[in-house]
Amino acid sequence: MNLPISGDLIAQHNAANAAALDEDYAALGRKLERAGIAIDTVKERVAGFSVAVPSWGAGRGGTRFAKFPIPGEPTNIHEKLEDCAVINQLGRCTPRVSPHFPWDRVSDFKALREEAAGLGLGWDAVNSNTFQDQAGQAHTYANGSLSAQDAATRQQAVDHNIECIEMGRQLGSTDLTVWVGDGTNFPGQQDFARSLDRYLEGAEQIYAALPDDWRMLLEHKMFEPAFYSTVISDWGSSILAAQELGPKAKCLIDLGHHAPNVNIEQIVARLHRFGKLGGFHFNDSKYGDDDLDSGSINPHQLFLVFNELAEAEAHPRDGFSPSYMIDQSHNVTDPIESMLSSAEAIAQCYAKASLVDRAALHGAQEANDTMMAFQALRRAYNVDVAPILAKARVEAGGAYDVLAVYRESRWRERKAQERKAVGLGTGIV
Ligand code: LRH
Ligand code: MN
Repeated sequence: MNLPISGDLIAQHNAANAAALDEDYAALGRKLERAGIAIDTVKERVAGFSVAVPSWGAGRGGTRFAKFPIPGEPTNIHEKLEDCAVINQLGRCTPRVSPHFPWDRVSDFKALREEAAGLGLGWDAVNSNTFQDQAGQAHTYANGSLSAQDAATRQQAVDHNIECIEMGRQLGSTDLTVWVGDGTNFPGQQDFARSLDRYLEGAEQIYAALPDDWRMLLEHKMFEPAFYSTVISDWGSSILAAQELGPKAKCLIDLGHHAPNVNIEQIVARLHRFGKLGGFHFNDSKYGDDDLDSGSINPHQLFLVFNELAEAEAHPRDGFSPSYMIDQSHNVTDPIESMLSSAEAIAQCYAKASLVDRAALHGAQEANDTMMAFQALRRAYNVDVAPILAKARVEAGGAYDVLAVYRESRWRERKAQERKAVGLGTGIV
């Protein structure tokens, strides 16, 4: 395996910080021991935790107003894989990439799979794209895709999704994420029931094409690009569609796809209760689908989501294997730094949720002792788990301080010399 960042640079940095890490880890270990928690057990759990990075997050993102590229950002899937390998080499918790088609289409998927493996990377869910028209496309998605009035357009969308399954199969993926932006901007523009029925008709064809070990992850979204109604607008529409399709259809929660202040952790519990919790697109937001860095605006919500996931893992329903993926748009930061920081924030919430004294929590809930139930969560949330994550990371060959080593590596500056400049533009990619 030829990893992008010099192993010596990481080793020197870790050696310089080893005493500090050992001291912090030992102190936290003593604190957790008083609560009857063995820190090494938590470290092992953290070492086993991972979240996938989106190929489209490796480049700068933008809004409808503008996108401001940075020198040295990736211009194709090969350069995106290099950058994803940097994130995994330093952070040691993002060993899979979630690709998006046709943005990441190549002529030889077997070669791409080997190329990724050579960088220590595998593949997570593949994402179809029926929200943009591609050059030479026969039918426009301007009036929707799977729910379009025009049958040929619907068939084109179905065929694209089935092709995504085939491309994903060659990469070793086993999940297809289907997000459609289908919806309306005007009352009366489309019939709510008939547009959903058309969506379901197409989704059934895609479902029928799934290999036995594959899942179809339905991603709901309240609005954008449609601003009056969206065909799969909320978890209710998503779970009903998934139940209609069958056991291989599950629901994916993109944290930014809800109205502000929606109780997303309760949606996690509901989807799990009915065996339909398929996966996550982690990010953060303050207003709309802002696609900001995970945990950067509302880290407590992210913790509460992982608290529900810890409960769900302890009480499986049709198993428990949600796909964890990041889905962000890095408009003002270096995408690598944002994904290093976001993966850390996500892993921190996973670790904090595993520190919750569930017996104390459940006991207080049963006793209607509201304050002690809340305190059972708050005590875990207040623990600084950074030494545990750093220990797990360093033991796995990663960096003690991922951002410090990334900057010391001058990776972006070096890539700015090698890679061609990305032109000005707008939009998420
Ligand atoms: C839609 C979405 C979806 C992706 C796209 C890049 O907002 O979250 O998951 O296909 O972003
Ligand atoms: Mn998403």
